[in-house]
Amino acid sequence: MTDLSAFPITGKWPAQHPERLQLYSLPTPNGVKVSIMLEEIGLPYEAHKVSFDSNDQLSPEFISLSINNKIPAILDPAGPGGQPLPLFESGAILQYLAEKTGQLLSSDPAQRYQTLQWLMFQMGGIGPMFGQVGFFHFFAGKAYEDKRPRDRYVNESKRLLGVLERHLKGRQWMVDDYSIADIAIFPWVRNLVERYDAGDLVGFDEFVEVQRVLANFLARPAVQRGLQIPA
Ligand SMILES: N[C@@H](CCC(=O)N[C@@H](CS)C(=O)NCC(=O)O)C(=O)O
Repeated sequence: MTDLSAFPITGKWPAQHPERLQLYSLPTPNGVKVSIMLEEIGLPYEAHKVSFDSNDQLSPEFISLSINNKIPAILDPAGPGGQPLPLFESGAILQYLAEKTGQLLSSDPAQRYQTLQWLMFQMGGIGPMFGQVGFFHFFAGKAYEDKRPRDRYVNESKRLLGVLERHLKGRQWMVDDYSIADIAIFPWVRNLVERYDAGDLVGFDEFVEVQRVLANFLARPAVQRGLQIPA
């Protein structure tokens, strides 16, 4: 019987199925990357909700696993060497799960590095920039009179969407096969348009290739399930 009691996080979020991978998350664009991945690869897991309303992400139990106090985080009871592995940072989690299961990250070296290239592009560019558009257009920053910070992030987001647009012409997915790069990027594109309501601001109508691939991504049953987890 797997015992995760040495991990303080299980005191606040008890594991009903300690033999399964434990996910600590919320359905935000970073959170759903991992739930979508888990739904795609079919690895059994148990999802725990980390509520921002009650500042769960700042609790000592959560920080004991994710010192950066951000979701998503996982605790895999069957990590490398059969030992439990705690992990945060969605990009690292996607790569870990892909390598653990041999899915959604090509074993062909060139394709693998191109997938990681687009994963990094999301982590270092799309996530931070679209997130700032969210702050300055949708969350508290929208009350700021000075629109220069908002415009700076809107312009950079448009530029990033332009990169995606040019790259996706004639392609089905970010690299040859559907991969962790798509799982990293498209929840953020969806969020920019649907949640932050920034479609007009970034001129989303112009990005027809991005729209096409986003629609294909959102049509996947595993994506639809993953977007709702944790409920
Ligand atoms: N680079 C991190 C970013 C994670 C992140 O920003 N998570 C947000 C939700 S999308 C969060 O936990 N925010 C809580 C807070 O800032 O207190 C990752 O990709 O995992």
